[in-house]
Amino acid sequence: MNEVKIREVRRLLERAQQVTALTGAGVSAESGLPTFRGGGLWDGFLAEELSSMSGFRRNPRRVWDWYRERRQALKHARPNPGHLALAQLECRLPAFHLATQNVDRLHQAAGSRQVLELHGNIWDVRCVDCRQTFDRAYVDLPPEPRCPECGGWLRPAVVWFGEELPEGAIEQACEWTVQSQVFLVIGTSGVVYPAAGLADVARRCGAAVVEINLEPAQSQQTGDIFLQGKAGEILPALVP
Ligand code: BJW
Ligand code: ZN
Repeated sequence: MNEVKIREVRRLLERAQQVTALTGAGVSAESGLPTFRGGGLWDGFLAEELSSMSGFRRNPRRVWDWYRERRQALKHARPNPGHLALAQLECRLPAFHLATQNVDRLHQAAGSRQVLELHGNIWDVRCVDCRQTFDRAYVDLPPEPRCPECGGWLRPAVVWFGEELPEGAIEQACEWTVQSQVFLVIGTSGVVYPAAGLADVARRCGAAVVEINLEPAQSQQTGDIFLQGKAGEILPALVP
């Protein structure tokens, strides 16, 4: 069943002038990184305790412990065939853009160049008070790190619930989306806005929406092409 659809999607990609892909945690699952929902990263916690400013203020150490563990796991994680296929698509298509909700930088490690990080990244840190950002990639941070400039709390430079996306990020993703004939939605549950709204923008603009996921996501609509399976298996099949 997938084979017929894979051929159809290959044809769509060959004809497209512009293609945009939106990725989520599922694309990194085959690199050994857990997803968020369904017994994933938040297991045993309320999402707000670990992924909101109020949760951070209540218990910075708990939040930092969680991010420190994730940073540690990432030091050993490598891009998987899904990441690599997306990097190849960028080389092969006239215009291919990638908007990711992931903070792990594995797309960049795979060689993708046009990567828009909608939810920031896990390697930089930002001061809660003076708002300066510092690159602390691969640095083993102390349990509750402080700003070298002003002594304020440092936090991961990611986007938590209730926070704005990086300046201009969603506007840029929308601009790419409206110009695309094919919009790929890969490994995301499609429940977190504004990223989840991009597929609707694509549909309204007449793009073919192609979803790659282990199971149908909440954002899926009639008319979308659904390729069920692992991103690390399906994406390479789209880029022979
Ligand atoms: C595989 C696979 C394999 C597994 N192959 N597939 C409109 C309506 C309702 C609510 C809102 C709305 N607009 C805004 C909101 C509020 C909120 C929101 O969306 N809430 C909903 C959850 C209800 N949004 C926000 O708060 C956003 N901010 C905002 O809107 O600000 C407005 C504002 C304006 C002006 C001033 C101030 C504010 C910010 C959202 C930030 C989300 N942050 C997180 C944490 C990032 C940091 C970190 O990594 O720690 O981002 S939450 C978490 O969810 C993370 C992810 O990027 C995001 C999406 O998750 P994702 O990637 O989809 O993962 P999963 O686990 O959900 O799904 C994995 C999928 O993969 C599954 O489907 C699997 O089946 C699949 N899969 N293995 C293929 N091998
Ligand atoms: Zn500071």
